[in-house]
Amino acid sequence: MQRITITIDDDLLETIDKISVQRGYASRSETLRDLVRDAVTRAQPTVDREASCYAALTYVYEHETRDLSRRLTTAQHHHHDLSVSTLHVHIDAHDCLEVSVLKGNADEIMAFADSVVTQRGVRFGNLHIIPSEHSTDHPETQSHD
Ligand code: NI
Repeated sequence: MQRITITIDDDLLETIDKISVQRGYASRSETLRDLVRDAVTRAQPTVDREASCYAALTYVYEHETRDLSRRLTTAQHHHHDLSVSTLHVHIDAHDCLEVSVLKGNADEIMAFADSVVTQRGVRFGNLHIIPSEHSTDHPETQSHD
């Protein structure tokens, strides 16, 4: 094992401590290890990375963070081939919620999602991948003749 030092918001640390007590973890480190394991598992979904799929990418960002709105829009334009539609909600004076529906191969979608959610000022990033192969060869979807 290695020891690392991280910087974390007071509010987030308070939430982590609450989770730690609620679930009965022995220590803050054990709580963080489990939360990170969970995130790592979700970051490497067991999908065929070459397969065609749909995905919903959701995230919250501070539109006042310097240049962030422009950078996110530029990222979307650079991947216009993946972008089906984006819903934008002004949550309050500072935060925006965006839901992007994407279509393409899983590898490209994951790379694009990573480039968005890892930007400074982007929070609650989540990618939900929906394999689309079932829509083409599933018996129930075939028309009757
Ligand atoms: Ni907005």
